[in-house]
Amino acid sequence: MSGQSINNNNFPDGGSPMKILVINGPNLNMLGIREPEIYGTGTYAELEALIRAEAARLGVEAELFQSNHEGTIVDVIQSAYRRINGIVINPAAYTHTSVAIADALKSVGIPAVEVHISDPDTREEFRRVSYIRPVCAATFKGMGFEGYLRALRFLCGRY
Ligand code: CA2
Repeated sequence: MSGQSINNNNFPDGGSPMKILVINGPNLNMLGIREPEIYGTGTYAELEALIRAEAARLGVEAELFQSNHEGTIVDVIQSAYRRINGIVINPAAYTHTSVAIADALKSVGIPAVEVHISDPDTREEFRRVSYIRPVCAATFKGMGFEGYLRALRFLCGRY
């Protein structure tokens, strides 16, 4: 069985639990502070707690990471190579600009899911382009924080 194969217990290859890396891009550490009409009132700390609770419920290990820097996000994706079984990523504004993040996701060959709290496709024209979507297995958008939980379940094959 390959390193990316998942069984019903979320134990890849029957060994240690599945590991999922959750990456949040620039300004998402400011959640709950401004623009609640777009992103809701929940804070980044509350989002982390929800993700950790869902990961525990699913029996997977979650590594959570937030950065405002494109190169740092590329480094974190590369560090997942041969170590992580699935990636959940909200690249925030880099969604619409970053060939580097898309290339990094493609290079590691790890199943990835794109998440957006809002629905960028119903907002300004410049948000309708996603460089990330073509290298992801699925996109969850416009569901608030629930999108991250749906992405975790998707990677575990439980949706
Ligand atoms: O809807 C999403 O999750 C986005 O990825 C959020 C990005 C935006 O550039 C994307 O088009 C869609 C922006 C994140 C900024 O987060 C803030 C949080 C609090 C206050 C202001 C911005």
